[in-house]
Amino acid sequence: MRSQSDPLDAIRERVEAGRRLSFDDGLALEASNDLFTLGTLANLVRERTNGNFAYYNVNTHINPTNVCVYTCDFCAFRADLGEDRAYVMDRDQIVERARQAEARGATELHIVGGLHHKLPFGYYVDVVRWIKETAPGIHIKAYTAVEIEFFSKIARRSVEDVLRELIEAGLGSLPGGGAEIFHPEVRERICGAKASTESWLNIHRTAHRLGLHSNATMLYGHIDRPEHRIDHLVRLRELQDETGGFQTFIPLAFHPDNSQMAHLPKPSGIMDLKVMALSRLMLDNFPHIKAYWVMLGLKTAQIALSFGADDLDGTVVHEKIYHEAGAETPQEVTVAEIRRLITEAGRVPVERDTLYHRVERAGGSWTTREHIDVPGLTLAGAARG
Ligand code: V47
Repeated sequence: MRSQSDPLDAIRERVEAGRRLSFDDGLALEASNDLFTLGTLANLVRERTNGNFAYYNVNTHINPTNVCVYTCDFCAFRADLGEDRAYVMDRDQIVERARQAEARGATELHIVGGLHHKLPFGYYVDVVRWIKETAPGIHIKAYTAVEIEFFSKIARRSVEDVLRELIEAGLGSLPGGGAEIFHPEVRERICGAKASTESWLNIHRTAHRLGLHSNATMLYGHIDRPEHRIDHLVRLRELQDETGGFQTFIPLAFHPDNSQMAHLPKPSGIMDLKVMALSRLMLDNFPHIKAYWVMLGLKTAQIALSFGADDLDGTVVHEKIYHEAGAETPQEVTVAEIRRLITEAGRVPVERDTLYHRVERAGGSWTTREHIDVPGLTLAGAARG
């Protein structure tokens, strides 16, 4: 039941007027159990920003190694050096994966992996180069800010230098991983050893300055509290005000299985939808909000298209990070299935490439068309498109 002085009434007025929500507004939204109002408000912004379109892409994941120097509490993917399940993909395996991706019409390769104790920076550059040589038309979205920071340490070179070398090799954009929760109360407990909040933000700032676009994520539903999530969103919004280089925000639902936090329950359906709506409402300067079906499940991802999300990510093949952590979703959905889910949700499916150009397919090949502009968003800094 909503009372006369319900804070959602004031928030509704601000959302309808297109005004920015404050940190306290975010907390009020978090505190509300009125999921329908949250959804209605998020949907208003979603439709104002992206009309009735819902985007997807055709992509493949490559996780070049699972060996990692870090031991983040939430991670079920990492392995120690010498462990039975430890692996490093060699040139032939990477090239084969790129060939398969090309053969199935993928427009994007998403690369993220462990931070190996012994591999040199040159290996990670080679991975990008091998793919570029094999499938020059595929966009390479590779290496989170955490990986970029690690490369800069092992190569003893600046972040800018590292990014420039990767761009030279064929890097097209940065994925949004490694953000987890920025607030130190949480970050220090779940992944204190890896890139700090300041470092994560600074690497994206540098990437945007070099002309790369990037995504951002938030891993929620473990030991995080409402104020940590709002703090996270506000920090991203501030950086986006400064650079305009972020394309998409992806809230990542925590999967506990096989992690050091396996005792925690999975986030509920209510929480998934609330965080989705909250993300759309707080991140008023992000063009896109993604419902990553691999983590959310196809059913929740479909409903999320009415709770702020305008993107379902891709057809996704060879996903390891969440499947090791207990995700029960398939490894792949077909384009027909994604389009059906979108259409059934009352939206218009649009295939996009990584940088949000429309993709057109004819006779087994694809071409990119115009950039998908987002009305009502004024983005500073980096040139779009
Ligand atoms: O940084 C790791 C998360 C991220 C678990 O940019 C987990 O388009 C839940 O960022 N349960 C990597 N999450 C993946 C990622 C991503 C995914 C899809 C699209 C994009 C994009 C980026 O996965 C990590 C971490 O936050 N993660 N373990 C887990 N057990």
